Amino acid sequence: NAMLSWQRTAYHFQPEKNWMNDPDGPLYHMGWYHLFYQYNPDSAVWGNITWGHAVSTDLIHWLYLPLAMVPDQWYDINGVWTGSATILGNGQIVMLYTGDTVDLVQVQNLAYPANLSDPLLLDWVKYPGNPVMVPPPGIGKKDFRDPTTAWLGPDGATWSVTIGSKINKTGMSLVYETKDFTEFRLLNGVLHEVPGTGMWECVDFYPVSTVDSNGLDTSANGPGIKHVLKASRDDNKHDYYALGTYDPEKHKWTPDNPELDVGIGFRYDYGKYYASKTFYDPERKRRILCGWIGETDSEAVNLLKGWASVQSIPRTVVYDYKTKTSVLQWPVEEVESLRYGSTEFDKIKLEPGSLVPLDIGSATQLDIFASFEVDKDALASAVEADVGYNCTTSRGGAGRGALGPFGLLVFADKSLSELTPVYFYIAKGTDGKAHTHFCSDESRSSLAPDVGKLIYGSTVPVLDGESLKMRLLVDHSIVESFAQGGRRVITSRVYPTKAIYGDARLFFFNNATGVSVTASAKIWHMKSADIRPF
Ligand code: DQQ
Repeated sequence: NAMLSWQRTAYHFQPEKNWMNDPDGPLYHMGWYHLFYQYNPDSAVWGNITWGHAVSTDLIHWLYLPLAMVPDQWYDINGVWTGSATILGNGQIVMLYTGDTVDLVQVQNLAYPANLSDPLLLDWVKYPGNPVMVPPPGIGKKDFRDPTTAWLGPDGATWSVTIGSKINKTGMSLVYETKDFTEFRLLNGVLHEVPGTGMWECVDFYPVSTVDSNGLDTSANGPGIKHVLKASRDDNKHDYYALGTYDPEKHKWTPDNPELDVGIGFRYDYGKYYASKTFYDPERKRRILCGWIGETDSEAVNLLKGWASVQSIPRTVVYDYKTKTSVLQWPVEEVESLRYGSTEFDKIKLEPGSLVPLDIGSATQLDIFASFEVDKDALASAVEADVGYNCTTSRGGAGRGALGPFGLLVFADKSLSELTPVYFYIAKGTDGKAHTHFCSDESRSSLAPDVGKLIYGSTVPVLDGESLKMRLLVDHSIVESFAQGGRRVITSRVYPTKAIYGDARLFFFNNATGVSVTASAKIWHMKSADIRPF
């Protein structure tokens, strides 16, 4: 189907056709990264959910494999929903996943590879004793799903797993213990709960090192370790996380800062991004985050196109030891193997109100590093400006203030009838302090009607001595934008109709009225990834 084929991405993972949502059970086994995903084999809309399966040696080039699991038992006949992998000490792989039963009850099931010595893990066995967990008393039968990777307790024999739920509008994560993954015991109390956050989907719970940048296996705990708790909020479809401390005796996680708590504090991504999940890569000692990037066009158009959704480029996650409040997300370094033909732009002066074309040819597949130096005297002498600025309620790239916006226009056609600004905007408080916002503006991204045209963003901490930096991965209909080394991230799904293939261009812009900016960039073209059937 040639219909809107230019919207397909070239180096993000997506199935050849039909619907995809959450990543499931990512793991590394015998030289291969395995990605499973929520997949409808019959249509480009959600339904009939199976586990699609693909493998890669580098998280960028993928081979599609046959479906790993399909709804064929009473306990998952309405869908093989999201789950996670746990790798036991003896190398055994166990998969826990949610099944939607014949009676539409959410239960947890166990599956394992039929043949552990198969690097491709083609065949999966569902445990005959399924389900292994059913909604406990007091928990709604539709409020019990998405088991995490299990972690081993201090006794070296008891595993714990946490499962998202809610009571009324309080989102929470229940904790179960098991020794064998067939019998589970619900513990009193919860790992954590936050009122007003609704159902927690796809909870993720993992340790990060505060002393080095190595990833940690999920069971690691002790000095120099914090734990990230992440919930995907069903009520607003965003992934929220917070840093805290885990007490394995009490099975309690306590946030470092209750004001930055899960569900009310930071998001992994301030754009279109949901149902993410991490795994530990023992080969390269890193923790990798996978996330689902849904469509923001209409269901009717997706049916015409015959496909829907992509996965983000997998990101490493590490503790941000500078701010101590957030994690840093960064595209896995393997994506750099797609780069070719770089161009550098050095210290381009952007006067207030200027637009500078970056002449690089087609700008549909790019990896961009850009940095911006704001004129220091102008910044210092500027009086209070835009104290209450908020990307999402602003006029985006077109709204001119004293100290912003400035940044890049991606997916722009030559007449500028379509463009997507990704930019910084500095606000200055009465205290003389500058607050930097990082935003992505879809409002003029497409001439097509009925596509999402939101303005996304967040404040981003900029520490003394840091320049303003952004990295953008541009891929036909998506731009993943990372500010300050991954302290804040925004993914925009855009649907250009004119800024496509050779007609897509790139610009620097400075729409600030009161400050000039010196911009530099290094820009690579990106090859397409090889993503095909095995
Ligand atoms: N998607 C799955 C559920 C999960 C939701 C169903 C999150 O298990 O809660 O496809 O997107």
